[in-house]
Amino acid sequence: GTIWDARNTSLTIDQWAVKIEEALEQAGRSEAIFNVDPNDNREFDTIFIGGGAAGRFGSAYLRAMGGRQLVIDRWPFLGGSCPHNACVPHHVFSECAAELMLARTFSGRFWFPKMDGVTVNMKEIVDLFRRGRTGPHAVMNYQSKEQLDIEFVLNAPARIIDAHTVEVAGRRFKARTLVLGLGARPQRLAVPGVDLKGVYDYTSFVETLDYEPGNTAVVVGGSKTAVEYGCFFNATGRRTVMLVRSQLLKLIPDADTRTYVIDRMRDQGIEIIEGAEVVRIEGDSRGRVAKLVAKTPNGPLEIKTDFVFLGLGETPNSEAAVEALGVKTDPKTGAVLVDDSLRTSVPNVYAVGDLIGAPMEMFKARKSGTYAARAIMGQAISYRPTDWPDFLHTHYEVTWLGLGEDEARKRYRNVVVIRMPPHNPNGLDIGLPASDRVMLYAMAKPRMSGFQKLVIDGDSRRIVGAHHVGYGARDAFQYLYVLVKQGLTIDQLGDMDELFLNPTHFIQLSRLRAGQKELRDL
Ligand code: FDA
Ligand code: COM
Repeated sequence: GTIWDARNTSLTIDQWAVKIEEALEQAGRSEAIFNVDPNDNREFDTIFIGGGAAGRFGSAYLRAMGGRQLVIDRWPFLGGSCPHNACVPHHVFSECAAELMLARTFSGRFWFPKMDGVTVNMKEIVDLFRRGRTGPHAVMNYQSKEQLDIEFVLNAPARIIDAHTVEVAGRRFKARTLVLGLGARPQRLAVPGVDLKGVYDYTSFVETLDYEPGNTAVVVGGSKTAVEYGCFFNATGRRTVMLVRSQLLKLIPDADTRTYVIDRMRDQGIEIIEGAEVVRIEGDSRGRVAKLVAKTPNGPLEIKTDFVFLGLGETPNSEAAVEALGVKTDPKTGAVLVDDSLRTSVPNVYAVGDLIGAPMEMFKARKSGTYAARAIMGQAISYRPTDWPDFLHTHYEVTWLGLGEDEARKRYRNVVVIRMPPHNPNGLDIGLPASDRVMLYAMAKPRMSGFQKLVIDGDSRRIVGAHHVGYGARDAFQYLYVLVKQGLTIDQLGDMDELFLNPTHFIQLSRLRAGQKELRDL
């Protein structure tokens, strides 16, 4: 492979965008991008294989600690799948879903256009994302090179030679250790017809969608990706059928919250079939999807469609590391096994990010990268996420931490709940909660304005769970989680300073009850 040396040029962010776009268009045939310091004679402390969130953050941290790293990625940019086909497009589509639900709800009123019967062009949004994503890509390269002093080789696949040696673009690099950050890929469905044109997963959807899908979208799967993309397809105005093998959104821990979420999905017209199993996908004479056949608890089902989306979870990309190094993997998931210092079964080889399995989330990718860096630089560290705040999108943003009410009742004898809307004779049809992005709903369609619940151990007065459906609470939950871990009580929460109207209402609602010695539900 030929090499383009980035060392002596300082590309602007715009120039990086052009470079990355060209490289992506040539799909791996263009030259490798080298940013390796020829004047640094130190041995590399580590080579990160894979420059996604895990490899990039690990690189930055190790560099900041005064070590020397190299990070290699086959794509022409650092940052990995997040900006390319995962988080960023997901948030684009989820924003569209939220905007479109608002526009459809208020169709023809105020300034909203008439949306009855309108199907929104979804290829246009995919194309918009594909054009726009090189912006964030370029920032990653600029920041990594100019601000973080990361050494990298991009736009060329790495080949692991042994636990100290990696080959890329015809050159061999040696290091004291290796960090594997190879990420994960969408799981496939083992039924006839999955290779037909018109069957997508989260990567092929953004890379290859080249027609405007018809009026019916079928989504296979029932967790985050399936729901996030399914709600987008629905919001574009298409009939959307979700085929879920077991239960939809099992991961939402609080039953009331989960019910609120699923009821609102159904209100938007999503057809949800649980206990469904895809039997086959049939094509037309041109090799395009025409029909999906499934088994359901109510008997066989056939759906005519030209668009099927598989949202089935992910498989870690561990094969190359198993082959080259013999690292041990989990036989069920394929995840590379690591100890609490991110060490694999092979000496001097670490693994991070999606490659080591659940939770496949950005916080874990980035943190595991930095913890591996610290271990390599000689710090005694321990990292194993067992509990974390979490979220997903429907047309709403759904956020939670800690225990759902039922689980809390199993663990504590005196559980107290604060919820909005409260239990009341008018059910959900009352004008609260209200806050950012739900004010119009609160005034005109209160049932749609969200749901929230705080779960408290009445004896210790500690918060043990928090749950939110609406918009804008995710940020608060990041910090609230830390406070809850530290033992946050209803009294401390009620003593904080709210910036009213605020998405969760937790502070002011807690203050209404904090005066009580024996706490009661609200
Ligand atoms: P990542 O996949 O980013 O990096 C692996 C890198 O390895 C890639 O860049 C790849 O090119 C490279 N590579 C592989 N083989 C190679 C080789 N042989 N040589 C060189 N390079 C090689 N999380 C979250 O916190 N919030 C969110 O909103 C979302 N949303 C979301 C939506 C969807 C649809 C998905 C699928 C996932 C999410 N996630 C998420 C999860 C998040 O995207 C994920 O956890 C991180 O991107 C994982 O980062 P890694 O660095 O582990 O892998
Ligand atoms: C973010 C990519 S989109 S990274 O985590 O900053 O590398």
